[in-house]
Amino acid sequence: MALRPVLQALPAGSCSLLHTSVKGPCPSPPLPAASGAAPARVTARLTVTGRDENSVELSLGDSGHKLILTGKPFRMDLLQGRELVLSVNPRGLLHFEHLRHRKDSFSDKVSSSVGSLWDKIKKLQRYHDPLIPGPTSVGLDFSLPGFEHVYGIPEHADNLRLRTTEGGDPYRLYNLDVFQYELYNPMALYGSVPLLLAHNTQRTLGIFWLNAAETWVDISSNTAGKTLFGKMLDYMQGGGETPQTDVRWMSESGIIDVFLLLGPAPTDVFRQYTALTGTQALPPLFAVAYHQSRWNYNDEEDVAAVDDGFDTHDIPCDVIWLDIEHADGKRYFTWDPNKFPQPRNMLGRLAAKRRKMVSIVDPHIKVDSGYRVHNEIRSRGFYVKTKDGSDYEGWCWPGSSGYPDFTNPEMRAWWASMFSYDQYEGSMENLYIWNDMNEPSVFNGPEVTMYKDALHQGGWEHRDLHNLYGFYVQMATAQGLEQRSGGLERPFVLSRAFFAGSQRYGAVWTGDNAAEWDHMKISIPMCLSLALTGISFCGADVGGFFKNPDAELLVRWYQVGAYQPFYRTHAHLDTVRREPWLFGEENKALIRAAIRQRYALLPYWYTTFYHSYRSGQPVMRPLWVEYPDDITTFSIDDQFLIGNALLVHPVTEQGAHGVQVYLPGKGQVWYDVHSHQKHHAPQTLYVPVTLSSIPVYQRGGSIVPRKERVRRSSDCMYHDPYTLYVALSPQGTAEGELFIDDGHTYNFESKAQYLHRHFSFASNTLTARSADSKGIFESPAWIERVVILGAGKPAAVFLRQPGMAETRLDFQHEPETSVLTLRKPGVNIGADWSISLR
Ligand code: MIG
Repeated sequence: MALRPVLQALPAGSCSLLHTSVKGPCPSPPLPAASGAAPARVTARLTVTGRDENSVELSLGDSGHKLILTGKPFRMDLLQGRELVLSVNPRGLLHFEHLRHRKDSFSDKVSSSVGSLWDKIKKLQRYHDPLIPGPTSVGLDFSLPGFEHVYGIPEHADNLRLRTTEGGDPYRLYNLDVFQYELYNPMALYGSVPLLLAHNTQRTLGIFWLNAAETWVDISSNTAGKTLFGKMLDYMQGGGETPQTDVRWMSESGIIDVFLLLGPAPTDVFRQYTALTGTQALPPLFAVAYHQSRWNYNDEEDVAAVDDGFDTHDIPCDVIWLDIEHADGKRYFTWDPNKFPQPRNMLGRLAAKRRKMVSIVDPHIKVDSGYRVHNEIRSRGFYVKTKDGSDYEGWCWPGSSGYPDFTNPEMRAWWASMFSYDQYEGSMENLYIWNDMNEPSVFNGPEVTMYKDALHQGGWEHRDLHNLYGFYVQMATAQGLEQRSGGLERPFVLSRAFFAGSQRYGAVWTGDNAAEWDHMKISIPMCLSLALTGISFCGADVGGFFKNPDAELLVRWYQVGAYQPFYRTHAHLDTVRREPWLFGEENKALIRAAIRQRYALLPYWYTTFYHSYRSGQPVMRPLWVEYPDDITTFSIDDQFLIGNALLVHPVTEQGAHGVQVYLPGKGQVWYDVHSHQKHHAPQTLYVPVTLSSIPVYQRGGSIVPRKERVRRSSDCMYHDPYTLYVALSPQGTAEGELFIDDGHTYNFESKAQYLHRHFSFASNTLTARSADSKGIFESPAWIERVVILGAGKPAAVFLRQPGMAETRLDFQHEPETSVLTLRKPGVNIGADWSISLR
């Protein structure tokens, strides 16, 4: 076992991350190729600063971190200054049980002095694989002194703050197609990201356990097992027990490959983690708008009627989705000849409305010698194999099905080629893809997934890489959509299964929820946990997948979804139809209003996604990310932030008359975006609500761009003018940004064709300038209005543009709400200008 500590310094400065790895043979997911956002790797020099016969003290570059390595018993203690930050193996739970074969009568031999991890894993496993070649397992424990709040390790239907698992099951990470999942439960769901975050008022750190086998995370908060070092620490800190969280990771196979992300700020941890796994891909603009789905829209007439319905009822919609029934006998890449005889006509009709379509392409392939996709995969040897070398077959929607080996790069290249317009017949530029069932789901397999001894390319057993399968499906599909346009267009692919790094390939959703209030409510912490672990583009089926929502729940869910990153209604085959206009005029108006709020804010969403793509910061954020030293925020998961400017507390209780909103930030103010009323922070505000209320607040000190002329789709609004909402801080200042590009290609990356604008308000002057002079892009859009919240009444308002005479602007001031509206500045969105209030 060779320890390989590598310190990586990121270019931004003092932040650093420590990578501890025990080397061994194991497939590990490809770390991201350098993206625009990825920092260069710098290996800092480790210097030995002290040693005795059993330990070495190392200094880790100039971040002030020190590492004390102790030989017997093995442990590592990481300090910053005199503060112990984290210990590795303090409880001696390091296990590295390499593969031994059955003939060695492994069951007796594996037990070490501390007990076999393999035995524990066998107890935790739901399915006992009779074909296990021999015991393998890896495990390690960490202690986090001073930390009482830990987060992350999605996907679980649980609170944002992780609970201790003492006396119960550990959190399990094993991608599974779970039928009607339970809430507030550590059971495994569709995807896994093995990143845990710890946070206190002083620091945030992350533990990234890079292992794609079945994994468990035990969390406890005792301070047991104090060693000499622990006592020394007590002495240094003046005695008394420090609160502490202990975390134990266990995986069924593979190696120990751990990244310790040292922060110290939440933003640093996000930057460090996304430097390793990549940042959120910038979605095409339409994908951030509203999606209408159902299992199934039955035929071309049905699609046309739904499409028309949105126009008739004056509700914006960007995308209509087709589920598995659209294909010919669940043969993906084909169309049912009776129900969808003319897919290109259908797509063309949508394109004329500037709308898109998404069709489902699942990774189970019907075993049918009359099906070209199957024949090609079989003849090229691209299916996952059984132990004896034949093609693995499982039961899924089409009946007997093969599972392409997406871990094989040649298979992925072939799969990608299937999305070219001549291969995927009936497809067009406005057709995008949904990958479902990619855990993979196998109806007759153990726990509805693949046997662990199925074989992948290179001889790897499925057990070694299970949690990566869905990641690779989405990767190959996204590559396909990119390639069909010669690499010009950005893909949109929704995936149900995911792993660390899936953010590079598209969006995910939380799978088969139910039309119940608790399911709607838990969508918030579920998406926040994903956001903390790199996956910003997340949503839950609006309305609930199983069961039928009543009108109140449906309306509320539209309101919740309007403020989550991926906004799609979806429903099970057996549910009653629930297009927005089917619940009476009043409810229709409420749903329309919620969707319109989404469309008005698209410029802000898109800019926040761009920021996420560039810097790795989450789009949807728990409050503590922005207010890291406010303990009140640490367990809040019924409200959240979008970027750093908007705070949302959607109504998630049935029959609610009011909600308690916590407004954070000492000495700050927040403005109700609907009434423009100003509130001082910090405070818990009781807000009375009606069925139309979506409590949203804009932070004083921020500037949010909106488009307020709502139309049929985001594309129809593309050239529309902007309104800037300037929310003044108590000091009378504000700042904000806007990112614009063509909304769908990679030209923003490859040709710097974008506008990144910066707006700031100070000394009674609002100034627009470029935030990034590299970007050059022409847009005909202009600014039609500026709304300043918290402003007094000026005597006059002047607009100044370089090289032009000052002009006076019309304005209107409402003394009751202190809202100042400046009419028709009329300046182009790319222009530099300033407006002064005098
Ligand atoms: O076993 O394609 O989560 O969104 O409608 C069900 C049919 C398979 C599960 C997905 C759901 C989708 C459904 N699929």
